[in-house]
Amino acid sequence: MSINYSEKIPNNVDLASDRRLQRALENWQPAYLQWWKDMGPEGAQAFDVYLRTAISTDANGWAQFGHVKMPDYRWGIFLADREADRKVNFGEQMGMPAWQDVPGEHRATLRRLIVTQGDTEPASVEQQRMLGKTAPSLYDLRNLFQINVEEGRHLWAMVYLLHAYFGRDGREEAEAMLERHSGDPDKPRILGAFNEETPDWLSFFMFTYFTDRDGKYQLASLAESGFDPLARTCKFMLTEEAHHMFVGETGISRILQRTCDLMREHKTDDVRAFGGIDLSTMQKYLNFHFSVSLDLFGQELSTNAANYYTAGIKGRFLETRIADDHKLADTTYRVTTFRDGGIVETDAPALTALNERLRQDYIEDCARGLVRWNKIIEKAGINFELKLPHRGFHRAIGAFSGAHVSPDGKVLSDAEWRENKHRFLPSDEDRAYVTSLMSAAVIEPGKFANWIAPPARGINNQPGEFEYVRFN
Ligand code: BYC
Ligand code: FE
Ligand code: FE
Repeated sequence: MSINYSEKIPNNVDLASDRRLQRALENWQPAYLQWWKDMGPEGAQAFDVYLRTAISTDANGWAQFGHVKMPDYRWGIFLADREADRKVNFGEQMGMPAWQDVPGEHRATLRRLIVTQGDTEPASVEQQRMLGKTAPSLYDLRNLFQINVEEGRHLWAMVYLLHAYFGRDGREEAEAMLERHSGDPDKPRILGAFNEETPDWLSFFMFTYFTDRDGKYQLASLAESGFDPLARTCKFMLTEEAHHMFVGETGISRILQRTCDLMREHKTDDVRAFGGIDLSTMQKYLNFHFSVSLDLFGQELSTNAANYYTAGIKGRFLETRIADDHKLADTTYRVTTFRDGGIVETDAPALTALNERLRQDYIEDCARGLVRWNKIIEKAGINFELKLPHRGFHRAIGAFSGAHVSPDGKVLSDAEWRENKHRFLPSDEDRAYVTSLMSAAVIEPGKFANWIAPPARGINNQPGEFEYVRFN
């Protein structure tokens, strides 16, 4: 369905036919814009940015690119098309028609999941708000801003659901989305990873590779929901998510390429002397962002997850492509966990192990990018391999949160952990070095900071010297 851009709030949900809802959202809009100005990209509101805007929600809907000032971006409400006769595809109501409204008994649960999802979106914008000052190129600056406006739109996606289906409670939750802030000691964001800082561009690329990928998996399981408006919203959000992960994957690839080039040119591992980011620092940042993102999947064994599934609210990744009974009452799932001081594998009821199953799908997806990254290193003839750390490493949620596990999966004592922590995770010195490379933005068209290689091709096939951002 095409998107109506003639209204205050662009949408493909025929918002004009529901005046109360339209007015409620139009009341929230100025608060959102104020939040964007206060908490969005710092000092960048007047820039003209080469952004893509959705013109319809089908596969060709991304055709529109043009220079836009970010506050003029047309944030709106876009749902994937409704599927005829869609059913609840799992859980105890399997086979019943999908719900077009919120079932009373699931109201609190659905609201909570939608709020948790929605809260992450503005959180990431807040985390990234200073990065424009130190962008390695106009190309990268544009990608940062594209991601930021789309995360803002993801907030709109959840706020629409709250306003349209949760009445007064929903409107209050929508306001609270703009009141919690990343890292705020009094009103923090809900999930841990979204209160961490994203202080530099290496962190940003790791975040968009690892943490946006949690977004992909959570959105994919909500896209299976029996609550049809949620499923349709998440389906369209997933098309936007792909670009965020692309930015992360190619960003890391380009840093690796530059590092390998410097290593070969100067015949040394110590590329810091030449302004590059050494491979062991890359590994430490990877360890940090992977482990923090693993926490976002919740506990290994979760009755919440079992209840969401049984109720038909949150499915598995690609639920309808899995060949089983979609009820899971009598099946088990192998779970790696921590018990009595050791790492053990146990068979757990598949229903309570659903968070772990989704985490496992996520880990396998993460690993695919590492294969591509390691090819770059191998091609340069360098003997080094990036690795995903053990799932128990540096965890704050779940069974491993009480343990110290090394990246290669050994249980460590407190003393061993303290002694070795700086080998596993970025030290203050590592972070200071990475930050020191990024003291100013590179704003000359076609130029790139010394620590990163140019991309293979431009956005929308634009040439290398294209002016992705105009500063006015
Ligand atoms: N931090 O039974 P459990 C994205 C709590 S990213 C703090 O395992 P559940 C994006 C939990 O609330 C995707 N608390 O919980 C990426 C529970 O509390 P209660 C975001 C945590 O509910 C980049 C207790 O521990 N979307 O879109 O199964 C840029 C027991 O845990 C955490 C979603 O998360 C944590 N990490 O699982 C922009 C989807 N983990 O009940 C955007 C919606 C657990 O004891 N959320 N707890 O008070 C969910 O599906 C679930 O809430 C979770 C948690 C999977 C997150
Ligand atoms: Fe998002
Ligand atoms: Fe994202």
